[in-house]
Amino acid sequence: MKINPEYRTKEALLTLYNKPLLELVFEAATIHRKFHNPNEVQMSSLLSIKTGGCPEDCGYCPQAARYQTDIDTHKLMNVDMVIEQAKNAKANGSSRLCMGAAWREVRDNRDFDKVVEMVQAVNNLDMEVCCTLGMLSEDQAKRLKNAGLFAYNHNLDSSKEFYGDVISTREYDDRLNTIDNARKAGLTVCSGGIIGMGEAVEDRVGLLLSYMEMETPPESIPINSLVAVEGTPLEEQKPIEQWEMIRMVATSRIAFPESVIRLSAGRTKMNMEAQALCFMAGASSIFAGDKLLTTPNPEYNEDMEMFRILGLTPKLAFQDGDKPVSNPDPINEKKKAEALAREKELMEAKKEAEGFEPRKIVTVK
Ligand code: SAM
Ligand code: DTB
Ligand code: SF4
Repeated sequence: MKINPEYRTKEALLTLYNKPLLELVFEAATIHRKFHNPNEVQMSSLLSIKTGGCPEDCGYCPQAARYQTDIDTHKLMNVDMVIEQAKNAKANGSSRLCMGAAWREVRDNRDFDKVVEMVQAVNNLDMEVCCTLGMLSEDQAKRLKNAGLFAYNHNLDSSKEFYGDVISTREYDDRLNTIDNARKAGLTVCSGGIIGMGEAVEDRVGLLLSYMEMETPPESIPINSLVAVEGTPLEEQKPIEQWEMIRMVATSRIAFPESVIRLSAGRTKMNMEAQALCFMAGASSIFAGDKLLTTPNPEYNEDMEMFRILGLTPKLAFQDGDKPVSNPDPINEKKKAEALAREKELMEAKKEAEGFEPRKIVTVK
């Protein structure tokens, strides 16, 4: 059951969200147990492969170039560094790596060629590879799929109605289009939103309604609560009550019984009891590691202690889908062959030059 037919309308979702909390959690926990192992939680690591300098104006985001925020910007990481970080993440129990780039959209350039190599390398480590690179075309999505990408993350962030209050440089429909392109390429979709940006409860369920209206809802739904970062337009937003996160997780779980609900940004503001209720209500994934993309996340040891106390175990990779085959990338292969041919030509020219007797210079006295 990909969607729960009882909650196809905004009214039904709203009634569900506003139910007495413990009843809501009970209903969510009951559904969760039917479709998932309640003691398993996936640990996924985030890696910001390109940080800051983004041309977009997402009001929550510290990586938008137009806001004065205190982040360490850097250009695209090299592939070796990504492999090192992925190995570290895996050794610490993560079965998924999500690579994020502060791009408006993917461009067909050398940076994208490098991202394709990163996907191949991380797939080779037997990890689920997810990318979040902004808008992308169907061809670009196919290229990533061919390289072994498991999932593409692209959030709708909120309801269609509220979206324009937070972002003006790209439309809701652009986001839907990117999600569609990922889908057409055969990628699994990770898409969710942020609560605590000043939206109404109607907007929270409006986000879920957008997923209800899709032919296939996302396999993975991250629920973030706003990390209010100094320098962004949303810096003054008050943190939401922990109950709101629990309600949002539970409502998402009930509406999309098969999807993985990810308890994402905002955990540093939650205590263990509230997180436990989220796991009870159907969250089965967290971002692990002491950094999200640019903002803090709970310490690794703190999370391990939480797993121990709650009796949770890290979920292994590829429990919700086969490992994608990683094929050679035609564009990178062609580039490599051309570089090899150039090198060969150069060597031959050098050899030929070495064979020549240097011309004797005769000086006339
Ligand atoms: N640039 C790409 C894009 O926007 O699709 C990928 C990276 S972007 C940082 C990924 C997601 O992180 C955003 O869609 C948003 O949902 C989430 N995000 C960014 N800043 C956040 C914040 N301050 N608090 C909570 N979530 C945030
Ligand atoms: C998602 O929904 N949340 C993650 C992941 N997908 C890419 C990102 C959270 C970013 C929080 C702000 C930051 O650290 O920059
Ligand atoms: Fe850029 Fe993504 Fe941040 Fe928006 S959320 S400003 S697109 S990095």
